[in-house]
Order: sequence, then C-alpha cells, then structure tokens
Amino acid sequence: MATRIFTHGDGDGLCAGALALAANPGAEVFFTHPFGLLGDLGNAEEGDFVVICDISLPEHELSAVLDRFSELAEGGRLVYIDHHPLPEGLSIGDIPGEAIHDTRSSASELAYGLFREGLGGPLGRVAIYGAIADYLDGTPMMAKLLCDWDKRAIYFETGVLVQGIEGRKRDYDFKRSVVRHLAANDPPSAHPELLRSALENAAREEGAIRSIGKRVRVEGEVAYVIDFPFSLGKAAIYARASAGAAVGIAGERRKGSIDMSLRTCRGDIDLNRILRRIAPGLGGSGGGHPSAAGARIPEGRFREFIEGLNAALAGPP
Ligand SMILES: [Mn+2]
Repeated sequence: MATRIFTHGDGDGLCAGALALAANPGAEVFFTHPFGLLGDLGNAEEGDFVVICDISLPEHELSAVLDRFSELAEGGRLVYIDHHPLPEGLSIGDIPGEAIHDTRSSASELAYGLFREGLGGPLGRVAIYGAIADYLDGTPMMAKLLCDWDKRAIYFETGVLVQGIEGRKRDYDFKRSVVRHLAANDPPSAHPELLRSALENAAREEGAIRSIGKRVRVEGEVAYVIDFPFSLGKAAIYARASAGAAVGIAGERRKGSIDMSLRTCRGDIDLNRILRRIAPGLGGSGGGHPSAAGARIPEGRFREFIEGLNAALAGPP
C-alpha cells in the first residue's frame, strides 16, 4: 500500500505535507489546488493511503471529486485535511473517508493533530510555521506548541519559508525538496536555495511596497491593482494599505479572466461569503477565508464586480 500525499503549494500546504511525510516516510508528494484536484487524484491508485491537505473542495465538480474520494476510501484509506469553508450545503459527514476539517485552524495544525504520534521527533515547529504562514497561529494548540520554542526564531524561520517560496508557484521539484527538508525537521534557513530565494523576494517586496501607491485605483471602499508584477496576495495587502481602503484587490489578466486575491483587515467583512454570493452571477467563482480570499471573474465584467463588491460592503452584513 503506497502512501500518496496531495497538498497545496503554499506555506501551510508545504508544512502540512511535510508532517504527513514525516509520519509516512517514503510517501510520494504531489502539489495540487482546487481546480486540479480531480485530475491530480488520477495519480492515486486503489489500495493507496491517500492524504489530501489544504485543498478546498471545488464547487464546480464537487460530486465527481466526492465520487473519487469514495473510490479511494473503499479500496484503501483516504484522509482529507482542510480548513477552508466547505461548499454550501455540504457537511463534514458527506465527505467519504476520514475528514478532518476546522476553519479555525491551519491545515498544518490539523495534520499535526492527526500524525503527532507517528512523528518521532519534535516537529511541532513545522506545524507552527504552517499556521503562521496562514495567519492562524492564535489557536490554543499553537500557543501550547510555541511554549517549546522561541517565538522570534520561529518567526524568522517562517519568514524564510514564506518569502522563499514566493514566485515559485509551479516549481514542484524545488517545493518537494522543501517538504523533505521540513519533514526531516531541518529549519528553512538551512535550505540554501530557499534562503537565497527568500532574500531575493524580500528585496523585490521592498520595491513593490515603494511603487504600488502609483498604480492603485480606488472605487468606493475598494482599492485595486491589475497586472502589478508581484504576489497577488501581498499586492492586495499593500494596495489596501496604501489607499486606506476597506478591501484590497490585486488581479492579473489571464485567458480572458481576471484572477485575483482580496484582503481585508475589517473583522465585520466576510470576503468568502460575499464572493460566493456575487461571483457566480458574473460568470466567475470565488471564495476562501473571511479576510483573505480569491476570485476569478471574466475580464469584461470586472467593473460590475467592483460595483457588486461595494454594494455588498455597504449593504446588510
Ligand atoms: Mn491553508
């Protein structure tokens, strides 16, 4: 029975995947995302132990994905570990196999909770890196794990990890090497290529911070940049901050659509709910977390999207 791990390529996904790998040495690691999950699960075979981490369930092919889960769970073992809001109408009991789901914790924390007995070493810090990477280190379990480490050193290491993988989206061999490194409980700063990449990205980020103000457009409560050559998530933060707006958006044109990240600091705004409500009506899709989300909207309807977003922000919560 082979173990195959399917995880997200961001900081939380890498750490969750590393914890799964540490508990299952020799497992194969694949990187995937909601739109690619169904196709990527073609790499799993009946009888496998399949671990899926940090991949939100895709609404558009949900039943096909759940059917595939059920095939894999019946023939072998399937564990689905995630913290993104479930598609509307789906509850955790509807997911075939073992589902570990909590929107309040990072996927890394959930993976740590599942695999901790089999880790054979103090890998708690790997869970903490992943939690910080997803801004979810304020949970009771993270507070408890942090007691065993120096917070400042952990933040440094997480910074190296997060900055180091920036812009390396589809560089899967590099990311696999990082997952193996983390699974061995080696700190991110001891991975030479990761550290070099982190330093390069830190310099690029400084340039972006200094120049983004000139590119930001503001409509109502929303500040946005399109095709600003930098990480969408970070550009959304800096676009919002530079304009003092409620919501920041950074988008890029891609195949007739605008793919975007959205960020807010306002606790009364739920971007996930707003996007799930307005994006489908514009021929797009969107969702994520309340304060950090993503969407894909047809380019010709972007203006309407901004109007709809402003209307949702102004309307009843
Ligand atoms: Mn995550």
